[in-house]
Amino acid sequence: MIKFYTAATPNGRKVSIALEELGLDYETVWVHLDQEEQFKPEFLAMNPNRKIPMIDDDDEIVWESGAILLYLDDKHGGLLPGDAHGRAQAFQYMFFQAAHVGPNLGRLASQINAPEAEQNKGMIDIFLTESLRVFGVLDTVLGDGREFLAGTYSAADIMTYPWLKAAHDAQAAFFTDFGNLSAWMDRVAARPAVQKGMAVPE
Ligand SMILES: N[C@@H](CCC(=O)N[C@@H](CS)C(=O)NCC(=O)O)C(=O)O
Repeated sequence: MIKFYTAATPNGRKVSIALEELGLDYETVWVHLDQEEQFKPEFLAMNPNRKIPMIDDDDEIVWESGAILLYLDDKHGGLLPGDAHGRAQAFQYMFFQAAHVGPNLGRLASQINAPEAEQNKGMIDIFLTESLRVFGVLDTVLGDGREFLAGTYSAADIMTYPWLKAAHDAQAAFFTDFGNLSAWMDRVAARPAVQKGMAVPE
């Protein structure tokens, strides 16, 4: 059975959604980041980058959420379109998530959640401006009427949704100007596997 190392974060939830979509059996190991469990030697031996998510699939250890999704699709199928055009589209938005959506929202959140005296207003401005620009990119893409980022539902939606849901929960007003993105979020949120995956770890 897959051992799934995670925490209650958007990056972890990409993988729990994927596991739920595929209907795979898995055992969840909650890594308590606030207690620095990711620094324990046994964790570092598996992942020198000391971050969740990570899976141990019968001694096949994979970390980095995007790599885990690609591994699961390689092994089980079901997370990527079958045709070259659809796969290219899915890869494009998966990498866009990993390079732009996650880093900007993650850094914005860590600035906003820091004690007032430690906040850097210039950095908040940079990450907020860039996050809104990135939302605009996704909103424009979805404006052509496609239901999901790569046309059909895929790992691209799975990677992007938990981050946008966290941003929406923190500040729904960010989404006022992005109607296509809001409608896409509702479509993704309606999937039973997404609802189950977003509740992991409980
Ligand atoms: N690019 C990585 C990001 C992983 C990541 O940033 N994980 C965070 C939680 S969301 C973490 O484990 N942080 C612990 C630390 O940095 O010590 C991925 O997509 O897997």
